[in-house]
Amino acid sequence: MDVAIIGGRLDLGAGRRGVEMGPAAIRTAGLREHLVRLGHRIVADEDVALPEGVPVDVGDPTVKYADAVAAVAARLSETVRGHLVAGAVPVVLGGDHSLAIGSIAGAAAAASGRLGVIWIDAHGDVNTPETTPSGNIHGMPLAVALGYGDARLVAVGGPGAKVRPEAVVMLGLRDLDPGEKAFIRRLGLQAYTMHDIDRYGMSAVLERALSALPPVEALHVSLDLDALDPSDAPGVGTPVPGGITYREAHLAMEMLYETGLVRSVDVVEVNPILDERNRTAIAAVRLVGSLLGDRLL
Ligand code: DIR
Ligand code: MN
Ligand code: MN
Ligand code: MN
Repeated sequence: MDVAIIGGRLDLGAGRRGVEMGPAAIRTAGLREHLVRLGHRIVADEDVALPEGVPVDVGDPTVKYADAVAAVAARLSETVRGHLVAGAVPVVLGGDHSLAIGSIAGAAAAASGRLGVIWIDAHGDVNTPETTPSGNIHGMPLAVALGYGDARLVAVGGPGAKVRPEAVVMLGLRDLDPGEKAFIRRLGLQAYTMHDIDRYGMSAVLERALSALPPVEALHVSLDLDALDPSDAPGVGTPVPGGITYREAHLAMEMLYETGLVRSVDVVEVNPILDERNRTAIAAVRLVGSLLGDRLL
């Protein structure tokens, strides 16, 4: 298939610096070469960054750097939509997870509203300015995609929600803030924690999740590398013990590929400063490969 690699050089949504180098780390780990080896065609390899002249200002401490994050997300939304319309699969490299505000907006526009989102993360990322413990926007992007939170963020790529609550699956959860638990319950989101994965296994959990989705035209997979266990992915800003194993993550990617519906991808929160010999970026490359059809035999 045609693949567009998009580096999202953004770290203003995270609490610590370093993830803006994630795209470089993932490229250095051989993403392009790996995808070419799998038979894909790289139709673009570009970066989306802060437009010149946008002031970088913390602003409201409950939603830090909102103007700057919204500006990057708006650009990313247009870039992702453009590649989708042209028939390519956009692979967005992070950068912090606030990038997903833009990629989901672009994916939703291209899927005429019938988008499903698979959110793979240790965290819920469904905080709002009212519930956030940190003010960091990377803890809010899924809420924004569902239409909740700061108006500047919700407006990215067009007004209102980009995905319906029934069309969202959360996987790998193990660090939810109190307001996030309430949000998940209130919206009735399909949310699978590590407890579910331990108890039923990745295969059964994902099969059930996919069969409960309403009919969708396209799936957007948003993979936060901190979903993996820190022993397999140490290079992330907010590691949480007890995560998805390397093999479970690959199985999830392989099963998602088998749906035939995956049209766009985020691989985010890779922080090379905190990594060991770039192994988190290398894992990211292999996981994107599995999501786009790599098979062991
Ligand atoms: C925490 C940490 N829930 C927050 N979130 C994330 O600040 O909202 N860490 N996404 O990666
Ligand atoms: Mn996370
Ligand atoms: Mn947390
Ligand atoms: Mn995240």
